[in-house]
Amino acid sequence: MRHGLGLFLLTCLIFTSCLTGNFSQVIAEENKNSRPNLLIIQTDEHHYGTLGCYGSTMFAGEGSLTPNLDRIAAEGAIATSFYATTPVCSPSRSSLMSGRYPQSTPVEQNDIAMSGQITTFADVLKNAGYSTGYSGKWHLDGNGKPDWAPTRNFGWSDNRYMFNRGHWKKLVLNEDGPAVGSKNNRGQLNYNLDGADEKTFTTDWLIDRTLEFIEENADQSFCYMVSLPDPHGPNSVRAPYDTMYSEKDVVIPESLKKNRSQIPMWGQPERNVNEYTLKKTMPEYFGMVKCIDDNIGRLLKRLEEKELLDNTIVIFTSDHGDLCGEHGKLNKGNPYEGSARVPFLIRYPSAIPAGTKVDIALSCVDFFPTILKLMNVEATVETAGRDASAWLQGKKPEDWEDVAFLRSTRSNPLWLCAVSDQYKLVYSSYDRPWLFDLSEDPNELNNRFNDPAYAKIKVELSKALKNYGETHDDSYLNNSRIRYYLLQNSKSPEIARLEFRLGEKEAGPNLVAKSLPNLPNDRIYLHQEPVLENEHIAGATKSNQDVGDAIEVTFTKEGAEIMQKVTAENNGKRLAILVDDKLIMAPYIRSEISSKALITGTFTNAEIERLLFSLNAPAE
Ligand SMILES: [Ca+2]
Repeated sequence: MRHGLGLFLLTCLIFTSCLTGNFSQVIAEENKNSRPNLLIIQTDEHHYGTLGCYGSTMFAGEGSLTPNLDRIAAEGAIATSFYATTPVCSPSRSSLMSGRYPQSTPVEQNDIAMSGQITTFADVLKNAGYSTGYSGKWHLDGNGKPDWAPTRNFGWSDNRYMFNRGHWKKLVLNEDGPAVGSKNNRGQLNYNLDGADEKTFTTDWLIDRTLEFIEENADQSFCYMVSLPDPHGPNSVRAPYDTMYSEKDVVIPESLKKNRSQIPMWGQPERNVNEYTLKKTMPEYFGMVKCIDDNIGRLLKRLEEKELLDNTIVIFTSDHGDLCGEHGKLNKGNPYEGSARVPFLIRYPSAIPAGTKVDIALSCVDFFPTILKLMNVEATVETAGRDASAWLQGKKPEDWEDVAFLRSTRSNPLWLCAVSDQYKLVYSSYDRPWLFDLSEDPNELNNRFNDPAYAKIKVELSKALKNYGETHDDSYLNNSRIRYYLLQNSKSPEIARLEFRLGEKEAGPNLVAKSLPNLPNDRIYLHQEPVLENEHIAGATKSNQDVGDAIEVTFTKEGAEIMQKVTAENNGKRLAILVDDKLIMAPYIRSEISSKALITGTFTNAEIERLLFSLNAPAE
């Protein structure tokens, strides 16, 4: 009956409007009730374990720090394996906005301006008639700081309260617009609280601007994003949150103490991250989270009062995590869970069943196609991400490959990572590969890469990662160490061996193959053990000259036994090893030369072990 009346009124409205020529307004009128609004709350550097719905693994206090966020999870969906494509501010944000990997935005590290060619999901929604707005930290317009309301707004029409950069604690609204509220004696803006209260503390201030936008746009379809710079450091928060928590609430992570074999080169602990410093700094981190949650409560309440809540898709996420002391580290930038995994909650009762749990690995690039599909708005550009909207709706698409791809910034060490619900594989320019079994080893302590029980997983993830790198033009695939391990373990026939023509000068980034006078003018196959990137190749000149020469080597007794075994296992083929007191490269020569090549050098057992590993690849 109601529907019939609505249709009748709509018909009248169309008729009247056609007379007045205002048809588009009619469409807008019709859409406002059927199309969902979108409200995204994004935090910065937020460990998922501070949320009750993620198990409060970082919080030892009573109950949950985040009852309002827990409500979003309970009434909607929680993604348990959502990752920052690159766990650093700008790259992660560029991927969320564009659905592209950072190398094509091209925001591969902080403070790079996103290309003006990029179409964001906000552009798409704006073009579809949505009223769009953004407040808070943006970090996609270069290094301007704070740089209010950047001219290039990427579809966020109302960006008056967008600022590019900075972790300001106090914001004010002056006659000529928004401003940072704290300055030092010389008039320079700073991150001090400077008496910030419930009106001027940045989190509260930004949520007030959000509420104003909702008020102003309640009658139309809107898309709003508020980007809160907390709980990123400095760890300071306004009263009463500053004294709400104490050291007894601080979880001391198990991974703070681990043995050397459990430390990857890319995960070296930092000085001064210990039980004492965490007890000092974490209480105010919790305070920042609590303040965020209370403000989320304000948002939900206002949406409810205005009868907008159920027709507004509410999303909570963060640009990346904060290790908060896990692995003896703070902040982010590496592939560990606390750094790369982020909370992702979404509430939209008409499409998402309450209590939905999405366990597949997703990353920021998947957001764009997923949200537009959920909103039934055509994504007018191609993205690198996948539409996961079915998962959010509690379905399980059969042909889904559970894997997401993460990459470091361009600063060393480089790393590439493939992660699924259960496993995480990391290749790095600076280390041997690491494979974690997240289900039995959630603290990511034990490397399963060489464990035969994980051989299949290793190959599957390597193949997927190689395919990602080729499809999305990831230059890290060209790093000699990453490439070596990745190619070897993805077992593609053409790359199981690195192949070089005799006489060609260039034979890979760290290896120069010289013409070998004693050999048939045919191909040789070099099995290359890459050196560390940028590392001087000790003795390289001599070694390269020695490729075809017979070099005398002496083994330890144990090493000799291992060598004999390896030689036997490789059908009697001999190994030529280039050395200068330490193992540098291990070419595996598979032609007549092998019968002439002797093995020289003095090896430690660890080096032999490394060599053995490098020979593990199956022969062609
Ligand atoms: Ca950030």
